[in-house]
Amino acid sequence: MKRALITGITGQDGAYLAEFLLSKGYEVHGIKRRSSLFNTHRIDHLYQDPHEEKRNFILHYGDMTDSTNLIRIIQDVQPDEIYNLAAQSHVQVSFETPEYTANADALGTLRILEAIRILKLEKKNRFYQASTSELYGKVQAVPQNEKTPFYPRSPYAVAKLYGYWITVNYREAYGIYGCNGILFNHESPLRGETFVTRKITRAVCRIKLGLQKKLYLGNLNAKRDWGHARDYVEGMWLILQQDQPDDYVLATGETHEIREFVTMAFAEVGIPIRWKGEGVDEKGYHAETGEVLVEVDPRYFRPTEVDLLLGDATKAREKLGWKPKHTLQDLVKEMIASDMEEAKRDHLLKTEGYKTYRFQE
Ligand code: NDP
Ligand code: GDR
Repeated sequence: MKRALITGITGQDGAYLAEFLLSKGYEVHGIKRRSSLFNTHRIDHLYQDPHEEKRNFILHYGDMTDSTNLIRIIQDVQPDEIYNLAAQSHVQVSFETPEYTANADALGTLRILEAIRILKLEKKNRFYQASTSELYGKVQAVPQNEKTPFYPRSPYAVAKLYGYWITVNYREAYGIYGCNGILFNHESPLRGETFVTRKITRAVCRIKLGLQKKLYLGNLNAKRDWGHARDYVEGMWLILQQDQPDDYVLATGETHEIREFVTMAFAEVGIPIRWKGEGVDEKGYHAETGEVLVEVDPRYFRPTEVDLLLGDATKAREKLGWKPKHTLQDLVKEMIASDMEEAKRDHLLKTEGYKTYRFQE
């Protein structure tokens, strides 16, 4: 039985990857950080009681900023594969917390690579680094592939640039089987609520049920290549199953404006949207009632923006046999269906759920 260690197991990708590896028969270990609240809701369905004798899903407390703890966990687990997904992954937040982002995302990657070296696991272990299309930043070519020069545009992207190159360097210097997956945006119902797609699908459902009046967004003109997280975690695994370590772009090869995603999400709940105005004055109107449903709020503008991402995943298609199975329309449908369930629960709780519950008591 192969043993995998996932950092960032409580995040969107960590949850899908854990599920995927368990389905492949792996023993899955994950690092979660200590929090004052439970932070495991995405993986609770996989939880196994530590008192059970045979477990194939095991969590360890840890933090990317603590080398001693990372070395100890890696020594205890002796993983065949490490997937380094942990990161302060929010681009806008990285402008507010640049030093912490560098510590967790850049030095955190170095700490894991050093642990592999210190523990002499170079021969046994394979290492996956969660690199990102944000590396392309102010893009130098369209579409972007493994050969396109990087030009990072945020503290997050600069930290990830270090993670990318330190992985390449440890591969070349010490023969570590280390790979970068340069993944373009991927979303799902498990996406964090403050990333734009999830912010939109959540708000659209709440507006539909009358729980919220408007959606405030930042730059509507940015273009992103959005795929489904479920497809991308399979790509991560494929990257580590090759004879030689290498770096791969995973992307859909389609790009859409934020504005288009908003229109699609509203259409999914039967609300047609009409756009009028420009820049901060642009608004999204209900095409029939004329009500303003979307407004631009400059507080969500970034000091430096990544305007256009469009990936070319030819290498992954040819060498890994990887291609995305979900379309953007599938993704919107699935995210809306999931957020609608959540909005219905909130609606019920607000209108009568709590009372009904008390009454039954
Ligand atoms: P999430 O933000 O959903 O998850 C990040 C994970 O990292 C969470 O488990 C979080 O823990 C954990 N984490 C954050 N800081 C630390 C720390 N100091 N120590 C230990 N764990 C920490 O990200 P995604 O799942 O979307 O992304 C996974 C990885 O892939 C990230 O590295 C991201 O930068 C990268 N990436 C993502 C893309 C995407 O479109 N989703 C595209 C390309 C790259 P907690 O739950 O406690 O917050
Ligand atoms: P991104 O994702 O920065 O591409 O990073 P995000 O969803 O945050 O932003 C995408 C684009 O939407 C614009 N935008 C808004 N973004 C947010 N979050 N909130 C808003 O209200 C809003 N309005 C407009 C942004 O300006 C941007 O252009 C994600 C993360 O998962 C990274 O970790 C990962 O590396 C990259 O994708 C690939």
